[in-house]
Amino acid sequence: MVCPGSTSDTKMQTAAAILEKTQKHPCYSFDAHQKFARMHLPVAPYCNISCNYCNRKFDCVNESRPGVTSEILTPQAAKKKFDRVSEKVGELSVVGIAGPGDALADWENTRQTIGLIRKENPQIVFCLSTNGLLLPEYAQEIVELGVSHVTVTVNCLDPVIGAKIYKHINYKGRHYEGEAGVAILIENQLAGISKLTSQGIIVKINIVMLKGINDHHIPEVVKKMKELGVYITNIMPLIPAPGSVFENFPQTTMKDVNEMRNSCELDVMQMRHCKQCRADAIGLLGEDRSQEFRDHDESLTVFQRVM
Ligand code: CLF
Ligand code: SF4
Repeated sequence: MVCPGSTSDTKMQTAAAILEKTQKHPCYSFDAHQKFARMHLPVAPYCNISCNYCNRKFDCVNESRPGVTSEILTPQAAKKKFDRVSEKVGELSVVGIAGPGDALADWENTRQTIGLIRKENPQIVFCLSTNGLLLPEYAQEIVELGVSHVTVTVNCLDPVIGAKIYKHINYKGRHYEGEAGVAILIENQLAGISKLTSQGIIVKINIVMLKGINDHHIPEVVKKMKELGVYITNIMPLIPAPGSVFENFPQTTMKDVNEMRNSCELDVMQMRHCKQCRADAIGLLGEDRSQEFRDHDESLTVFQRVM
C-alpha cells in the first residue's frame, strides 16, 4: 500500500501528470495530432556541431525540412508571441524549442523563454529538441525548468559511422574533427538521455536514415534507445539539402523508411506522422499557421550560426 505523501506516491502523481501531458502532445501521441496544436519558438539560432546533411543558412534538419528559414526571436519577443498565439489558437497544448540551431547550444535563450512562459502558464507542455552534445550539462536544469518532453537526434552509436555523418563538433572551447569528435557526441547523447529518462522525462529519438551509411545500423540504435528507456523513435528520411555536404546524396525513399520503422517497432514505438516542421511552426501538425502570426518587428533580421 502507498502511504499518502510518501515518495512513491509523489512519483506516481508525477508519472500520471506526465502521461496526461503526453496524451495532449501532437508529436508523441498519434491520437493527439489532429486535436492539439504546438507552437515552436525560434529563439536558438546557434549550433555546436556540423552535420553533413545541414546547410547552416536554414533550420536544423534534425527536426525541420531542409531549405526552410525561420525568423529568430529574443526570449521577450517569444513570450509576447506566445501570448498572441495562445489567445487565438484554442487547441494549443505544447510550446517547443526546435532551433533553428540547437536548443542547448543557445541554452540561455531557451531557458529564459521557457521560464517566462511557464510562470504564467503552468498547464502548457514544454518540449525541446537537441543534438544532445550538451545534454549531460543541462539535463538537470531541463528537469527543474519543467520541460517534460525532449527529442534527441541519434544517428549512430559508432564513431566510425558517425565520422561519415558529422564534419566536426565544438565542445568546451575546442574543435574536434572525425571520430574523436563523434565519440564525444555519442557519449554525451547516451549519458544525457539516461539522465533524462531516469527522472521521468519522456524522450523521443530522431534518426536520419542515410542509405549505405547508417541504415544497416539503425536497428542497433533503436535497441540501445529501448535500453535507455526512450518513449518513441522517429526514423526520418534524408532529404538532401542544397549547399550541404550531402546535397547530391540520394533521398531516402519512404518505402525504405517505413520498412525500417516496421522492423524497429518490435523494440520501440514508431512515430509515423512527423511533418518535419519549421522552427517557427504554429498550429496542428498538418496545418501550419506560422505565416498568420509573423511579426517582423519582433524578429531579429540577421542571424549567423556558429560553425
Ligand atoms: Fe516541436 Fe519536436 Fe517538440 Fe514536436 S515537432 S520540438 S517534438 S513540439 Fe513533431 Fe514537427 Fe516532427 Fe518535430 S512533427 S518535426 S517531431
Ligand atoms: Fe544543422 Fe546543427 Fe541541426 Fe546538425 S544539429 S542539422 S548542424 S543545425
